[in-house]
Amino acid sequence: MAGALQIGALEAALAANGLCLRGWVFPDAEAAPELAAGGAASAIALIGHEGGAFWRVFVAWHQTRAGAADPLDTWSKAVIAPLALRAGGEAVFPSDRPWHPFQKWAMAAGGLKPSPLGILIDPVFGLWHGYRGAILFGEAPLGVPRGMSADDVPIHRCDACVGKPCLTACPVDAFSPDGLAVSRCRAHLKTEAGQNGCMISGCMARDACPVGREHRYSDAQIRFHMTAYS
Ligand code: B12
Ligand code: SF4
Ligand code: SF4
Repeated sequence: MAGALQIGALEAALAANGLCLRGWVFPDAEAAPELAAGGAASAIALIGHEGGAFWRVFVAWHQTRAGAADPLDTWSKAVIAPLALRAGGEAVFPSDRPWHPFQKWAMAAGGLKPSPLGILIDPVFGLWHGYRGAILFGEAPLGVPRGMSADDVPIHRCDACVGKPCLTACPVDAFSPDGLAVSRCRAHLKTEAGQNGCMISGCMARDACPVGREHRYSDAQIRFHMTAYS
């Protein structure tokens, strides 16, 4: 049952934190996540960020909590969990195990597809977007759109990408059709070249993509994510 917080108000509260509702998923019974309160979710609101919109809000929060472990995950929980409660749902997070299939949800919610790098590509924001949480509802709140019309299904930008520069930009050739060779990438990041390259200016493969470049994260945000990943 939906709580007091209506969807429009939820969207406004997320926007105040640089976050947004990235879409809705209505899972089949066999793929429906279980609710802590019992039963299974019939609707999932996917929450994320488009570009680095949340960064300034997060940095202001972090300045008052120096030394917090996993600060971005902690901030995401501090923002999203109370909103989920007020909306009558349960919050789940991409960093919590067992991992919920956030990328599968994003594909179902927004028609996104994986880039050759594994990260999903958005037609507008390119590779510069991510997910900060989701709200599971036992019963879909009123007024939730039940799906995309054929006109809303985005064109997959990678299909039309000539040369696919993302695949040739990595200095250690860490991407193959099998995916990212994580250990090769991480080994490079420990070298002097990696410390002065990808660790400072970000993953060169991600940076080579021409889609949504105006939404590229700030240098500070990129360094934060690289440090967390390496
Ligand atoms: C484990 C993990 C990793 C592992 C990947 C290990 C591996 N080879 O699978 C490591 C630590 C290497 C990793 C790295 C990164 N990750 Co990661 N990762 C995850 C995590 C926590 C779980 C993935 C998973 O297994 N899910 C379980 C399955 C059941 O879910 P699924 O949706 O069906 O799974 C899909 C993904 O696993 C995907 N996939 C498979 N192999 C790989 C490899 C990579 C590198 C990625 C990104 C995805 C991916 O395909 C699956 C089928 O659709 C997710 C969050 C989440 N809960 O999903 C983030 C997530 C996939 N990661 C994400 C990101 C952004 C990254 C980084 C770019 C982080 C950064 N530095 O900014 C790097 C990539 C580094 C690079 N050089 O490209 C984002 C992707 C957003 C998007 N636009 O698609 C997610 C969703 C987290 C988030 N908060 O948004 N990641
Ligand atoms: S460079 Fe081309 S193929 Fe690679 S992620 Fe961007 S659009 Fe897709
Ligand atoms: S971070 Fe650097 S080494 Fe790792 S995959 Fe990206 S370009 Fe390659």
